[in-house]
Amino acid sequence: GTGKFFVGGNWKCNGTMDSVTKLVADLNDAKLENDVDVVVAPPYIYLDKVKQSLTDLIEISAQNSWVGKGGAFTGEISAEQLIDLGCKWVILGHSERRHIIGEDDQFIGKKAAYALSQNLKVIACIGEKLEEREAGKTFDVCFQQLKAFADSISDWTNVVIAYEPVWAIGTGKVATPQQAQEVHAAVRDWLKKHVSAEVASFTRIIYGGSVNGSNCAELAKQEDIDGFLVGGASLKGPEFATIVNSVT
Ligand code: G2H
Repeated sequence: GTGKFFVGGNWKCNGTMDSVTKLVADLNDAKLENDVDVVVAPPYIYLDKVKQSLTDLIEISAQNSWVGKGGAFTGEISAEQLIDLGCKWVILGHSERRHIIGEDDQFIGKKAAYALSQNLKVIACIGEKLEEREAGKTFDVCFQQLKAFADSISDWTNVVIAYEPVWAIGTGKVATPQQAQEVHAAVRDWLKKHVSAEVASFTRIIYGGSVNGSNCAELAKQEDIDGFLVGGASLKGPEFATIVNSVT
């Protein structure tokens, strides 16, 4: 792998005050390998509570942020507000926001540029749908989404790319290590050609889509898989710790 292994827990729209308290306690008790960047992304309403109670060994991410400076944007949360809270990261371009909420490449690119300008680090998500994979368009779709990020990113130091094939998200149908490795290698090659060899060599490309305690080890062995973005399995502290500790 490239750089420090990175494991993010995307809690999505899950949790209650009680379940979040328990999950934080479990994460605080877990034995996590030192040489891993560990990040969790609670729903906005629990961000402060988690920031206040979770070990500093785990950083906090938001699941979204507003596209520009805060103001009269009902229901939105700005990058400045996230920074104010001690939140270090934001997930942008997640397929649920692309395909359920309707965010497009350009809007997501703008969000990335603004978040980075406020010193929020970005987990930039890309990934193809099942029909796109079946039509042989996996690389086209991923590269187009990647290009929209690349067009608005000048400094890649604070960016992690998450490859999340939509057909593998929350379906229990994980990509095989070979399927994931193939796309990760292609993404790295794209960065080399269209950004720079240096950025290609240090940017972490993490895999997401039905990662769990049983399939993480095989995936983690792949040369271009530098970590994971975990949804369902990140809601269980011990299983999430197993995934963090799959670092090779
Ligand atoms: C993919 C992933 C986390 P899950 O969306 O971003 O979720 O692990 O539940 O497939």
